[in-house]
Amino acid sequence: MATLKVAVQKSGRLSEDSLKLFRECGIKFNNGVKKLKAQSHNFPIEFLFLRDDDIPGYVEDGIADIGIVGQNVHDEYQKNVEVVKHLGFSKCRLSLAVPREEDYQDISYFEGKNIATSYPNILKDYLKSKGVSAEVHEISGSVEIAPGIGLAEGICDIVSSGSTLLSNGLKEVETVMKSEAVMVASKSLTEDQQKLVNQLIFRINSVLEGKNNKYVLLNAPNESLDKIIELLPGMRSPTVLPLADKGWSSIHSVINEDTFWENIEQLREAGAEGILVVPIEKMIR
Ligand code: PRT
Ligand code: ZN
Repeated sequence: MATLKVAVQKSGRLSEDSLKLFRECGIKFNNGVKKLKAQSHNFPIEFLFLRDDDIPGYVEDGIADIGIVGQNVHDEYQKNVEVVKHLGFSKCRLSLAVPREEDYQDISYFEGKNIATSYPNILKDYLKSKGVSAEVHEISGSVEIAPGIGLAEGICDIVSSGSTLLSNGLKEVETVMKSEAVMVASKSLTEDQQKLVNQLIFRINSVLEGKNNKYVLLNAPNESLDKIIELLPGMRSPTVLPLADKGWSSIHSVINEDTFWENIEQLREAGAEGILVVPIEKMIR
């Protein structure tokens, strides 16, 4: 019987959401905080808890079969692994920043300057693509203090809310890449392991689609039904049920998170009332 060894971050910004995703996929396991490994008892999966930087390499070497890392870490380490799924959490960007008082016009500002970063490979590729030659200084942590101590004129670091840059007197000037958590897989999985990865991705898709959609229930007078049905395509078509009150119906359907408010306004204009919106746990088309 095949097993999948899955590398997830031991502790950090990816850990909690990675494990939550597996649980939402119905995979049960116990994980002690100090443990190195955990085994699921209802899916052939074994978890290895590691530092995120080690994950692409372990997957390449076959110590783990799949892993979850930031796209930024995957791109930086350039290991021979495949990104099999974008997971939608731990969203951030890798950006260039300079001291707030600098008069920054465009990327040519960095020509001949020193830039401190923990992402030298991504940064060098980016500068090359822009035709800028700058000195890249690799440092492993607290990149944001580099300009203040005279180590570099600019930095390239992960930004999320922007408050770290702000409190260090820096301003974000270019986005080098956008990132989110991704699932990476070894390129030498057996056929059985590939089947397990496919099963896992199927479950992840239904969880992510569920999060992206809402179940709506509403009441409307029968004369508005055609208009409302047109606004609510749903999975195939909406469910329409008669209300006890003659001449009224209850309509059930699914709407996308991205167009949610726009959709609700249109529905109200079309005569809908008593609108209930319910989260969807899983969605399988
Ligand atoms: O110990 P280990 O090596 O496993 O973890 P780590 O410390 O290297 O990584 P960790 O847990 O900090 O981040 C893991 C991944 O989360 C990163 O590779 C990114 O893909 C993603 N991520 C999302 C972030 C952030 N948001 C983030 N804000 N990674 C780091 N930051 C840091 C950033 O370096 C900067 O210091 O937070 C600061 C900026 O945040 P704001 O909100 O002030 O802009
Ligand atoms: Zn790390």
